[in-house]
Amino acid sequence: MGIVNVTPDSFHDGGRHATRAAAVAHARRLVEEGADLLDLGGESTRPGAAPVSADEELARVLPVLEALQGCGVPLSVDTRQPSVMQAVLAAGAMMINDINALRAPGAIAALVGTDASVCLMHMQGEPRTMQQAPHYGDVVAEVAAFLCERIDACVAAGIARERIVVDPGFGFGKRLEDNLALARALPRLATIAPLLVGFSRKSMIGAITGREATGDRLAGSIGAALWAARAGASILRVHDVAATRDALAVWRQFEGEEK
Ligand code: 7PJ
Repeated sequence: MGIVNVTPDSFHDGGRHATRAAAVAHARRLVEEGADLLDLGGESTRPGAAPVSADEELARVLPVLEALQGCGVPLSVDTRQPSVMQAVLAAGAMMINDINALRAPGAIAALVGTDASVCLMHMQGEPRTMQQAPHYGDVVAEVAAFLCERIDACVAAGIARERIVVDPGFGFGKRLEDNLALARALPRLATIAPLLVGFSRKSMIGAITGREATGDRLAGSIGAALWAARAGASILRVHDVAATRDALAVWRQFEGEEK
């Protein structure tokens, strides 16, 4: 899953693809690099980021979504706002990636009656304040229980279980030790539902490698992506599609799988 941020303030590439034309060109490049799926986001959820209105988010994402129809891969939209979900699903989005796991009133209803898939992600708190004081007793058990509870709520409302993927939400209300515990537990989390994971250029990669600049975190991100794939993740959410694909291709050949 290639990341296409249409925001002025995302942590790694904020502002770089903020215009429609730049975002569309970037998205097409990621498809050429071998992305199987694109994730379009109109709200930065970096720690400390302020929320944006649904109108603003839609004004960012919808033109890019429309321009990318027919680009060859399914389009996901990263949003937590039900009105944005409704609008992008009507415009052809095949997946909703919700860092809030459809907890907003009306979010589940926006998915019911559509064929779209959904990613339910765990987040403790909300982006503006989530890194101030994350706290867990048993982070793996709590994240697993949350994901199971959200799956149950979606299935009870009429969303088919086969359309749901889950994500432990690396960096979303988590200390490094919490992220590490979850990374180690990926094989167990992958038994809950197909797993989507995002490590790409995140601060946990910076903390482990000592790389302050997000631009210096590619190699660390590739290491994390390989670990996640090996642990059973189904979807890797990455900025660097070509590099990640190359790393996966080598690893898969060594494992003896068909490419
Ligand atoms: C994630 C996300 C993630 C899912 C972001 C970033 C920050 N959605 N949206 N999982 N991260 N499902 O790109 O690093 O880890 S925004």
